[in-house]
Amino acid sequence: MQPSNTLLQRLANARLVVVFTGAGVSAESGISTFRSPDGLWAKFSPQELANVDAFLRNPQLVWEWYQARRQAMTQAQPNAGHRAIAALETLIPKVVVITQNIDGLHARAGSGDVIELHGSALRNFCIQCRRRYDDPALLTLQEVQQCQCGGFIRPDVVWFGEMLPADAVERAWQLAAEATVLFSVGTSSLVWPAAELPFVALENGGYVVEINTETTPLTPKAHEHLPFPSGAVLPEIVGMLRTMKEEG
Ligand code: BJW
Ligand code: ZN
Repeated sequence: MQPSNTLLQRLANARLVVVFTGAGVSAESGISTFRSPDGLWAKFSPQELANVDAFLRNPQLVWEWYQARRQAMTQAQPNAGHRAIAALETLIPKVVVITQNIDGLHARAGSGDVIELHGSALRNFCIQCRRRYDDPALLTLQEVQQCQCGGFIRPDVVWFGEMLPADAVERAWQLAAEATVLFSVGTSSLVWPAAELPFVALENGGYVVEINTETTPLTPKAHEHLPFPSGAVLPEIVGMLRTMKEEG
């Protein structure tokens, strides 16, 4: 599973590396992905649960789904892939993680600049008056709660048909355009607009490397596809880059 010399050379000279991640990067922490055969959507369709109509129809059901996932996320530990991404910061002038994940594992692994495109499972807000509810105690309550205004309290995540946070989108698209190297790690490249980011990098001359155990719509366009688990290949890349830098 050797990374190419071209990739190592690009990294050695890189000013900005963007690491764009999806559910696959957390799979080795024991968190279910969405679209693999044993993933979340195999049991629950997104139409049923990851949209605002489902929440309005049955807030308790959607809340319980998030509480179960939150429990898995808070009990999980960052894996070797998350840690290698954080370690890149010691070798490259600027590293930014742009994640679709809501599990907070990149920050817990030590990544200093993480853009959360699809929000965070660790926060909530009122669906009616949009007041924020950041008290961690809410993350373990089995009953869906109501705000003082009477609105239901929902997770601060981006559901289908909803806009991504404008500030996150603005930074992410700018950084993808400026990236010397963009890694797309553990994402099916199926959910838009996030899936556009590697293409923004490609159009602006960035070197795009896909790390995914399977192929995706990005695979034929990427400069390299490394078909290995991220927890195995990312530490390898970081190790080789560190050796190269030490040897000057
Ligand atoms: C490994 C590995 C290992 C495993 N190592 N690899 C038709 C065409 C185009 C777009 C649309 C369309 N119809 C509708 C849309 C828009 C829609 C969309 O994209 N739909 C597509 C599904 C078709 N997008 C939206 O609605 C977005 N908003 C929007 O467009 O706003 C404008 C608008 C407004 C009004 C009306 C219409 C448009 C919002 C998208 C929000 C996505 N939300 C979710 C839920 C978040 C909260 C939660 O987690 O509960 O985000 S859905 C889900 O998918 C989640 C994920 O972040 C996202 C991406 O999934 P990801 O990360 O790619 O996971 P998987 O499981 O799919 O893939 C894992 C990969 O890892 C696999 O490839 C494995 O092989 C690999 N892997 N283990 C390396 N160890
Ligand atoms: Zn309210």
